[in-house]
Amino acid sequence: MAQKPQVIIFNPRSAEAKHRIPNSILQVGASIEGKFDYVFVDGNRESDPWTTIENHLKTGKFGYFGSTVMPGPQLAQAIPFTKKIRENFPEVVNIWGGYFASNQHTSVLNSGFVDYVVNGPGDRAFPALLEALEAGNSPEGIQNLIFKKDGKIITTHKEALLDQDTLPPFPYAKLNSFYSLDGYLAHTFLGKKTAGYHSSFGCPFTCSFCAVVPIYNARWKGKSANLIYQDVKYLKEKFGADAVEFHDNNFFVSERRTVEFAKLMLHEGMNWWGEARIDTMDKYSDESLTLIRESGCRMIFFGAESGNDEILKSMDKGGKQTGEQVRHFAERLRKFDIVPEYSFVLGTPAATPEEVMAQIDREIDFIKTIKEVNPDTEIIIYMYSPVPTEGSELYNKVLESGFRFPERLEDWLEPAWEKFDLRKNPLTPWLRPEMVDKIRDFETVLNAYYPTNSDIKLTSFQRKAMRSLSSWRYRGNIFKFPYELKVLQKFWLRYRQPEIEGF
Ligand code: B12
Repeated sequence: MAQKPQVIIFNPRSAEAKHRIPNSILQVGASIEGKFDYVFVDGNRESDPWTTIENHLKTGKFGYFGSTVMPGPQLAQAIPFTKKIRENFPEVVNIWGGYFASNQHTSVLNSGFVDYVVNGPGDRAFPALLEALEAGNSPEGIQNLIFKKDGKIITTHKEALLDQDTLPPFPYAKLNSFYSLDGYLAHTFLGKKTAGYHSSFGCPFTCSFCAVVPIYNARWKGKSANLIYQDVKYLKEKFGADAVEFHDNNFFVSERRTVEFAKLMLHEGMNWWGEARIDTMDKYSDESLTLIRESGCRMIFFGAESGNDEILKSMDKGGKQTGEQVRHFAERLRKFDIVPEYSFVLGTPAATPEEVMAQIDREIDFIKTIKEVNPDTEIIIYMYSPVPTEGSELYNKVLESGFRFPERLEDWLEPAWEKFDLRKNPLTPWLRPEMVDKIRDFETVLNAYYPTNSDIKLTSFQRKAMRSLSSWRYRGNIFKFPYELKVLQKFWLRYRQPEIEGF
């Protein structure tokens, strides 16, 4: 029986991610465990990942190159490496998965060097695709796939989200044989050995600025509390993990699952963090919030987005979230000593430049009221960068403004686009430089007046110094040209930005 070709599963380098368990490739590996031999290549743990990939391919044993691709810095390796494979190893089949590949599949497949896109979860699609290709069968019957046939893009049916408890276990030992898993456990404000874990897919909501929506369309499925707990225990006992970051888009969807998990974690002495919705968690009972805190949940990331109900409506934030609820929930969480991490999306389109700027001013005032009711609230400011939520009010406004994504895949490597998804300067035609400057300058003054708790290396002297140096600006709303603060943040504090670097 001829040896089946082997598979390379690649995690391109992402900014500052060397200390992140690469759950994307881990779960992709799990999907073919025992069916195909495969190797992991993690660009975050290799100084020269191309040579590693090339040496594998030169053995002639590999027939498939699979890469996970998020927008942003990962493209800087994913695009040139996949192109080189097509040029130097034309018999190898190139398969991409992940958010960028799924949401930007047209430019990806029109590149001519990516053969298949796994659209959403690959747990079934990937092994089925490899089996079909090995058997010479058409992959048209396999769900969650996008590919070109006779020049036309074929998008197969979306698979219903799988029962997450039926998925194969994560091959931690296999990953550890390539890169010490210990090296993926970061020293963060949560703990000295913080593990990244992903326990659910999707989100029940359809916020039109979020890249999760085109892929999951308001569907959500989570692993049971006990199974999550078993994996967390394994990471603790086997690798000494003392904290967990849940990378789920929405970990706290189910109060029952969360409370069950918290009860299991009560005596583990581990801190944890996850992402949630304000209106969902505001329905949690005081008992549940107390228990969650006692179980080690120190901070929760919330998509606050805006203090303006009209803007929340135009973003299809849905549910019952209002500006008033965003404010009062920050106040409520203070009682439970859980730090709310509020992310805001500024710079959404409006009829006139004056209206865009007025909206930015309103959000700045709103963020300051949040800091008044709960000074510990961590504030993360994103600039709205469009994602293809076809048919949504927000995306229609984006298209009307003339905004278009690059058609050619390589154009995403252009300096302007490379930073596009970092949500720091999104090239959106209605956002003028003075608007971007205002938001950035406010962020600098805010981070000086209220330095982030997550920057564990900041001394209390540095915090006090920054606060007194910035108070006249913060109180007087004088944000222009805060160069003295920028210099200190860059060189004295080497200020940490969790939204880019993670914790
Ligand atoms: C962990 C993470 C990071 C880590 C990096 C992890 C890494 N890869 O090394 C860090 C903190 C560095 C990071 C940074 C950023 N991130 Co990030 N990140 C995530 C997060 C929270 C989890 C990803 C994950 O592990 N998921 C778990 C795995 C199991 O799920 P999965 O990736 O979807 O994989 C499944 C399928 O997609 C598919 N699949 C995926 N890859 C592949 C590959 C193959 C070959 C196959 C067959 C299948 C397949 O099968 C898998 C199993 O079913 C996601 C949100 C999320 N919950 O997914 C955001 C997310 C992907 N990040 C996002 C963004 C925007 C960024 C930043 C640009 C933010 C910023 N402002 O800087 C930076 C960019 C950094 C960079 N690119 O270098 C956005 C992308 C939005 C978009 N427009 O597409 C997301 C979706 C968050 C959000 N809700 O908006 N990120």
